[in-house]
Amino acid sequence: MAGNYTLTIVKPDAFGAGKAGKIIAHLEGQGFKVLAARVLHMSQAEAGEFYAVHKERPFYGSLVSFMTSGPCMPMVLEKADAVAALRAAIGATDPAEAADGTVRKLFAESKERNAIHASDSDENAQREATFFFATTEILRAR
Ligand code: FUP
Repeated sequence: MAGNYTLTIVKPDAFGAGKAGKIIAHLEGQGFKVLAARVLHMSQAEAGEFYAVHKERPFYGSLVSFMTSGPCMPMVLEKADAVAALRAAIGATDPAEAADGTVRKLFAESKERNAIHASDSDENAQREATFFFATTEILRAR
């Protein structure tokens, strides 16, 4: 299964604006299959742990506060070479720099309120998928 799945989150800006359906349809149109999905409102502790890798960065506090500002929608997506494919599909962190047709170009508001998260390596995809979902939930869909 390694290499064939990744973790995405429709972030609180996009979820709150009712864009989750459009984003899922966009990604399904590019061949991603939803293996697992849920809606949750992360606590400060959960968002802090999810983004622990950024703990020392100046935007960490603001990022955690944004990610806990409303519900979001984590999903495990399947596709060949999923991590690289989804990174390409979402575009640059800052929507002003994102390529045409990418999720962030189409749906993001700003560098922080940027609509969607995607794992940046297979190792992180595994960590992040099991942060939100039991391994059995992911495997059951396959
Ligand atoms: P990305 O992998 O494109 O989501 O970007 P990073 O892992 O570098 O950053 C994680 C999140 O932190 C971004 F999605 C948005 C936020 N961030 C900021 O708010 N300001 C910055 O300068 C960089 C990142």
